[in-house]
Amino acid sequence: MKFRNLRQLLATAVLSSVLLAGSAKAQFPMGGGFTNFPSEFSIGDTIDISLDIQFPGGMMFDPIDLSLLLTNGTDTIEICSGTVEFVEPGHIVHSFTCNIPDDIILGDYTALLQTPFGTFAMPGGIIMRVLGDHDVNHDGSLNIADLTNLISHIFDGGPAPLPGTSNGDLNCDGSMNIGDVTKLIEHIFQGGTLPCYNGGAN
Ligand SMILES: [Ca+2]
Ligand SMILES: [Ca+2]
Repeated sequence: MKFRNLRQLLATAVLSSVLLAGSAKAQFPMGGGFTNFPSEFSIGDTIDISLDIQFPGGMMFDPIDLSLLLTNGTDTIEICSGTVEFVEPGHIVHSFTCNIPDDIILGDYTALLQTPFGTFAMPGGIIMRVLGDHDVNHDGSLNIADLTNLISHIFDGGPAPLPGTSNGDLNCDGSMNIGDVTKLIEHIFQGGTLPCYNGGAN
């Protein structure tokens, strides 16, 4: 960690003492948070997220690098980052443009903010669900052609689902296998529900 000046060093010391006084699992040690964090989004999405936070200790004027991470307990993915200016002592207001990667695993994620002082969970533990439209062949409809494509991919090495492989994870369990084929059959022929379906295809 590099300290650009004495003020940042002092502020870091204050923040570190706050963290040491808290629990071993660091919670967000600041006021504010994200103001427009979506609860659901889709693979491949680009989303704008605004951050408004107050660091304890107050006196950090030099820009710092921040990253927004998503974790599902197994994988941790950076979706956006930036060098952020302070608008007043200890106070950051910033808008991130974040990209949800095509190959992200569908399901629920906790948002983390990575700072030069540590990585923190958001207040209240923001949970976001990453959805897919399960339009496996990406043609705008969800039908037997998607079933054929999915079976071909799983059992015969055929083309991967689009726009990312996880769009074929219809039961949202993090892998693709016969369970997803069954789920798609149930959905197409029996109106069964899809736990990570965002309604994009029909
Ligand atoms: Ca389709
Ligand atoms: Ca699956």
